[in-house]
Amino acid sequence: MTSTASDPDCLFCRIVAGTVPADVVHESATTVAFRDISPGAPTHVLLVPRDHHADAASLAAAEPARVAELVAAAGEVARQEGLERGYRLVWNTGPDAGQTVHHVHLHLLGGRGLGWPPG
Ligand code: IU
Repeated sequence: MTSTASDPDCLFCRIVAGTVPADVVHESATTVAFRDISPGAPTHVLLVPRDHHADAASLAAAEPARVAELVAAAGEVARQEGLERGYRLVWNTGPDAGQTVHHVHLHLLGGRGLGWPPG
């Protein structure tokens, strides 16, 4: 499933719906942000659109304004988290990038120096 309001089989749709618990740090009418269950940095938050889209390119094609809203929400969360020294935003897309959840999610990582290039 690439794009629909909600997919009952999708973990992140369930988090958005509140039927699976998550540590939510920010919400708007269109976006939910919650802490990654397996953090890769002191701050590791996932930002998702409430509607189900498989990946960033699908979201950009269907609802381009949502992409900007996710990036703006990431900036708000970074301020909340005190990431004045910087942070990284990542959209893993497809198997080579290690995408495991097929509901588009923007990783926000910060709170330590982050190496480059990523693994
Ligand atoms: P990925 O870009 O699809 O690899 O990222 C999926 C993320 O979802 C990954 O960092 C997981 O730790 C995270 N996650 C989560 O926060 N809660 C869960 O129940 C599951 C995965 I499953």
